[in-house]
Amino acid sequence: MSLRRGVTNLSRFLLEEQRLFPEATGDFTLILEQIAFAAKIISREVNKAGIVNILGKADSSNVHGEEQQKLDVYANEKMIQALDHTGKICAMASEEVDDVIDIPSKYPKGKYVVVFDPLDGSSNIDVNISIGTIFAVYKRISPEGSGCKKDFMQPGRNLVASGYVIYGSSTMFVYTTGRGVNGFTLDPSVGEFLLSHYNMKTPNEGGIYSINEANYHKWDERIKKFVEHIKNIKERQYTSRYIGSLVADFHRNLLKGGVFLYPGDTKNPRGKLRLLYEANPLAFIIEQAGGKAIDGENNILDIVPDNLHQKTPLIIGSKFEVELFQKYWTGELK
Ligand code: AHM
Ligand code: MG
Repeated sequence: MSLRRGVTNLSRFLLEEQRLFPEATGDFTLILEQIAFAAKIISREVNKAGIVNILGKADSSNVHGEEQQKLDVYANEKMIQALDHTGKICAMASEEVDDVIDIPSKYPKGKYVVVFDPLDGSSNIDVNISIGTIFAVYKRISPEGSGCKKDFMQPGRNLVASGYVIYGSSTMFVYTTGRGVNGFTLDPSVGEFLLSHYNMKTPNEGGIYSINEANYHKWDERIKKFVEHIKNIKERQYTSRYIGSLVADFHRNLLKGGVFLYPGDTKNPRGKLRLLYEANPLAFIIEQAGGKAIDGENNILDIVPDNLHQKTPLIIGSKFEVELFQKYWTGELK
């Protein structure tokens, strides 16, 4: 990265990264800029959610049979509108939509596909808790024209970029293109994302574990043993933190170190979180930040999806805690 004078906004940072690759066409930069644009619009709406009549549930449910909140529907629309006309992508997939989202026929098709969870943690909207948008970009596999399901059935290892936006006490845009993780904070006075967290790294061992312990009685014995182990490490007094908003739980643990777990249980053997929209994008980020993400045994990024909406157990965070879990899960520790 060259020497910068003054503040660096997201556009400048993206351009400087693009220049490191003489063959880059700028397609990719445009996609990320458009996602950041959608994020600003969503952020504005999230921030004023309490003062306009946008809070509460929409009269529809999504593919997972969950009630959609009004802001879910809004955020989904904004992501689609920000991307569909760019000519740089050939299809999209959203946690809120059953099938592949086609690009309208009037627009050219490009070489990328984008997946997103437009508003994760939306059950927290009504109570003013941080929520987020998660996204990821792959290169298409299909040769040309409109994209198809096959373009999305790629392991996370093939990702060319992923990121999230957290709508918290400030709005942040965090992304990776496989060259480290960088975070930008929205300055609302100028409407720009400004570089605030350069080359983010997560600690090798943390002091936080995050899991919904109300599910304890549904857990496999190996999960119970892992949690007991963590609680009994004398050298470090672990603390339990669980917001129930993945982006917020992940972001805190990324910065402070620790582990987030949403394992399978007797009721939901594959857990709750989705491989494409939640697990893969965050797994790419945590690996780039020096951490690890697994489904118990396998690395999340190695899983080849066969379904747009497939779920996966997710154990993600600092290497030490994730590998300790893996040892319990595979029977190395009992
Ligand atoms: P959503 O995508 O429908 O908002 O659900 C995902 C959310 C995550 O943000 C969070 O980690 C998880 O659900 C919390 O689930 P639970 O309430 O079962 O602990
Ligand atoms: Mg979600």
